[in-house]
Amino acid sequence: MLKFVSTAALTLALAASPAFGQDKPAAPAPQQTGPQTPQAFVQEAEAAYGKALIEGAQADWVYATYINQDTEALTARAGAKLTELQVANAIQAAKFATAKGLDYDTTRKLDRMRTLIVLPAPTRPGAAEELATLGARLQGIYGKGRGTLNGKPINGSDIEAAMGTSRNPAELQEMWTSWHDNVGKPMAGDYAKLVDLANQGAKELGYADTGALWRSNYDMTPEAFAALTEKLWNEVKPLYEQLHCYTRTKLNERYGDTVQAKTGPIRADLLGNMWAQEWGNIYDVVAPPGAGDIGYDTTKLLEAKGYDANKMVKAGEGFFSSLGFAPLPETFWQRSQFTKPADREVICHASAWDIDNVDDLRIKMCIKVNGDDFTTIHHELGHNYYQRAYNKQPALYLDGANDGFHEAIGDTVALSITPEYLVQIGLLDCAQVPSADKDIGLLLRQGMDKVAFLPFGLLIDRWRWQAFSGQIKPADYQKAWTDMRLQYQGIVPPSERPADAFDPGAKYHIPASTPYTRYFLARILQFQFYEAACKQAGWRGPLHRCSFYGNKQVGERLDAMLTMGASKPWPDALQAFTGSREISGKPMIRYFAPLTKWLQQQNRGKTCGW
Ligand code: X8Z
Ligand code: ZN
Repeated sequence: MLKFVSTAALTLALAASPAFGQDKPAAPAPQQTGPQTPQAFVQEAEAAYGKALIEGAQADWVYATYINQDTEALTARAGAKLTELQVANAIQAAKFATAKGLDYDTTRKLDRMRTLIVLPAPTRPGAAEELATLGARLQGIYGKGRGTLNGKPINGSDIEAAMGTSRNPAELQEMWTSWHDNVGKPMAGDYAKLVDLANQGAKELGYADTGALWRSNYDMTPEAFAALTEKLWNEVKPLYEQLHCYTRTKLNERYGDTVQAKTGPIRADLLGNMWAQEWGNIYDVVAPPGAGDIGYDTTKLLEAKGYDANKMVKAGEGFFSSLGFAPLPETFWQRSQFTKPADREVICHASAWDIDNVDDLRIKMCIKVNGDDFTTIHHELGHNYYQRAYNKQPALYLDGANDGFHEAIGDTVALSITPEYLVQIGLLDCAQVPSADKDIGLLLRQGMDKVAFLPFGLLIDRWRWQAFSGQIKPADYQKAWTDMRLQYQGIVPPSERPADAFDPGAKYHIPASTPYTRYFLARILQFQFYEAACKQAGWRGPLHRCSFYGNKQVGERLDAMLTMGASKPWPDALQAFTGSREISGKPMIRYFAPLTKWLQQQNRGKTCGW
């Protein structure tokens, strides 16, 4: 099933850390088969698992880069095989987990085997195949999805780009509505079936539901993890509310009361992104006069210097090389998919792969020459360098410290794409570097992407956790989604949604069953990593002007964290790079402190909130 490799090959398959003893589900009834000692079992299971992962990755790659009925069947078959193996291992691991006096690695690996499954299938014959087929079909619907623009069909990567550049509310509304109707709606029935099947599987493993399984992957109890996300959200929420308030005012000034009212929620299609998850594309709409003119636009710079997809990826590789990482292997350049093939359907949503768990690294993207994709390339390469750094670890540790770490590495590097860095790589002329009086503009441009994302990063899984637990019933999937988009993001669809719509399906990670809290964690973690890197580099200026490009010392410290893979609980990895064992929103708050103050001034006298 594709979820096992899309986005960092192993991140999805192994996105796990052991649950605490007291929260482990009760072990199923013992069986008399299998190896006799826990150590022998772990060794056997790990070897079989490593092999199944590679077979799964090969099938998934072919499907994702060439969607048709045959590759769909192949990916479903390989996915089913992997799931069956994972479930069998989890059941056996539960029996051994209570054994006394186990060594550290045996305990950790037994724990991981029980928590790393994303969509467990029930053990009855045929169930794994059924679940894998549902998953592959849902992804196919997404990959082949089309919206319309001026009545004409438009594919996923084109519509995503067009949502960033169009400033015509009627066009935006058409694109938004057609995409959600065409892509999401047909998934509703299959998605409910998938939830039901995966829950049956999770229950067989002793979990209350699939959401509980997902929350058990973070070296702490599922309850403590849910509380941690809430704590982090409360740290950053006031900043989001200020940004929402200011953006609403600017949208109202631009489009008038009939399109965007002065108060209440923001119309979701006006924010420069199909999902309103990052708003940087409408920086031109919100830029303050004077201080807002940052003097350059990454898309225009890339175009002006004649960048193509290959050159953009080379620039990304160049950053990692400057930190001391070895260049990407020749096969990366031969086997990756950088641009959308003209002759077949593919899944355009960006992902990073390590097919053989050694160095068959690849990315799969439909790159467009724009600032968004330049950032995404760094994001994907972060996965690839992480994968290669931990490739000496045993199969059950071939993963990030937690899935948020995996998502944060490339983003941490991308925070170093400062104007000064763009000069260093020849994209920007010295004379164009914005002066200190443009700092608010720079921070606002960054905040429109980074801060705006936070509630979105949280709500996807808050919705899914409730869908899995049964708190949200299939008949209410749509209503609950719209309600939560309003509650967390303060946004509304451009027009009322029919009850039989399925808007969650219009976001890739829902059909792909990729857990999403990882991106919320990564949004917070990347500022912790970045602040730590800048400290290591001895940076003294304003944080957002720091670039650790070329700093081998930072590279070494980073490598030390990355090579650990998932061999230790994530606080150990965090400590290795930052010195702290706690995930915290404070570095992000510090980074944006001048912007926060400025936004508060701009919003003075206004009633914020929705
Ligand atoms: O899915 C991704 C990456 C692949 S892991 C492109 N991201 C999330 C998204 O697009 O929704 C990166 C940021 C959030
Ligand atoms: Zn990613």
